[in-house]
Amino acid sequence: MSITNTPLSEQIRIVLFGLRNAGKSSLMNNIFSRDVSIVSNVAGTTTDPVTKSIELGKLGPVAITDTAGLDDVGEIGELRIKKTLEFLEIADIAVLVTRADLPISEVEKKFVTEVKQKRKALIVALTFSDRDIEVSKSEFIKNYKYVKIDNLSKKGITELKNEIINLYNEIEFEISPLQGLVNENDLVVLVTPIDLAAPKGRLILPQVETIRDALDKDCAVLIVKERELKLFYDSLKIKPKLVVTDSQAFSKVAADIPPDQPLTSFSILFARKKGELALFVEGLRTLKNFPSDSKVMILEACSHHVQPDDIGTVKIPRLFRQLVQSNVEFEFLKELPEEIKLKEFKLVIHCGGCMVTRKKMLSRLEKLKSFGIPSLNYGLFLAWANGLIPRAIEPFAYEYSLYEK
Ligand SMILES: Nc1nc2c(ncn2[C@@H]2O[C@H](COP(=O)(O)OP(=O)(O)OP(=O)(O)O)[C@@H](O)[C@H]2O)c(=O)[nH]1
Ligand code: SF4
Ligand SMILES: [Mg+2]
Repeated sequence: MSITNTPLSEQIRIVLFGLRNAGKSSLMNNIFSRDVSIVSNVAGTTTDPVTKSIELGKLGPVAITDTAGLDDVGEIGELRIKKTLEFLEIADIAVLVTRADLPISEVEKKFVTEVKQKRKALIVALTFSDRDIEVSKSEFIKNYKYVKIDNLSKKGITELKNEIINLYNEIEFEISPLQGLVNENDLVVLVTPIDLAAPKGRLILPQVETIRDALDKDCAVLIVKERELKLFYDSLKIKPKLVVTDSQAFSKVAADIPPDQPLTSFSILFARKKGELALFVEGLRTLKNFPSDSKVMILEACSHHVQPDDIGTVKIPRLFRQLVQSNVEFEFLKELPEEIKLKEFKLVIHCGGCMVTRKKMLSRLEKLKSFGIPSLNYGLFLAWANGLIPRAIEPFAYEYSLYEK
C-alpha cells in the first residue's frame, strides 16, 4: 500500500517531542528534505502539531508529527503541552529531541518515565551535536538508543531514519481487522450470535474492534444475529462487500447468503491481524492422515471463564476426534511448555488471541515453527470442520493461493 491510500490510523506513528527550541521542527524538515514546519530561534514557534507521511523502509508509510515544546509556558502553553502529550497516547515511536549542549531537564526526565510506563519505543535525537556535549546529557543518553544530529549540516538524519526502521520488531503494530478488505462507502455485515457463551450486556472484543474499524474506514455496518440474517440480507439494496460471522454460526450463515458473497469469520480476521494466517492455512495440511496415538496441544492465551460447551476444551477436541483422528490425546495449556515436552506435540491449535499482542503471538508461533510443529487456530479449524474452507479464506488472496497449492 502506498502513502496515499493507507489511512493515517493504519500508519506507524512517530512523534517528535522535546523542549522549545530543541530543534524538533528543523529535524522534521530534514527528515522530509523540505520545509514542513516553521523553524526560528524564538522559543515556542510550533504551536500546533504538524503531521506528514513518509515511506520508511520495511515500516512502510509512517506518519511523523512535530509538536509544541514540552516546556511551553502560560495558560495557552499548558493547553499545548496537554495536546502534545495526547500524541504520546497514539505514538508507536517517541523521539525525544534534546540539545547536546544543554543539561537534561526535569521535564525531559519526567517525559521519558512516562514513555517507559506506556511501553512505547523511544529514540533520543541529540540535536546541536555540532556543539560540545554537556556532562549530564552525556550520562543521560547512555541509557537509551540515541543518534547525534546536527540539523545545520544535516548530519545524522539518515542514521536516525535507520534506527527508526530497526525498531520494526519492537513496535506492536497490528493491521486492523478489515484492512485491505473494504473501502469507503462499502457495507459490511457482521453476524454475532447471542447465545449462552455471549457475555451479558455487551459484545466481545473482536466484534467491537471490527465495528470500530468499519466506521474508521467510512463503511456502513449491519449487525445481526444469525437468525435474522436472511430476512435482512434479502432486503438489502446494495450487496455487502463482506460478511463476517462468528465461527460457530458459519454453516447457517453460508447457507443463508448467496455463494458468491464474500464471507469470513471474526477468528480468521484476527488470525491475520496477529500476523500468521498463512501459517495456519499451511497447518490445515496436517489434518490429512493425522498420526494416531499422537498429542495435540490446545493453547489459549488468557484464563477466560470456561463455559459448559467451551470451544477449546470441549468443542474442538470433539470435532477433532470425529473428523480428523479419534485416537489422540489433548493437552490444554496457557503457555508453551519446555522444549522437551513441546517436541511431543504433533499440532498446536491456538485460540484467537484476542487479549494478547501480536508480538506475543508471533513469538509463540516462531518457536513452534522452529520445532517444525504445525499450528492452527480455532477459527480456521472450525471453518474447516464445518466444510467452509476454502470459502472463508477466499477474501485473502495470498493465503487462498497457498491453500490452492
Ligand atoms: N547549531 C544548531 N542549531 C540548531 C540545530 N537544530 C536547530 N537549530 C536552531 O535552533 C533554533 C530552533 O530550532 P527549531 O527547529 O525551530 O526548534 P523547535 O524545537 O521546533 O522549537 P519550538 O517550535 O519553538 O518548540 C533555530 O534557530 C534552528 O536553526 C542544530 O542541530 N545545531
Ligand atoms: S485470548 Fe484466547 S483464550 Fe483469551 S478470550 Fe481471547 S480467544 Fe479466548
Ligand atoms: Mg518547532
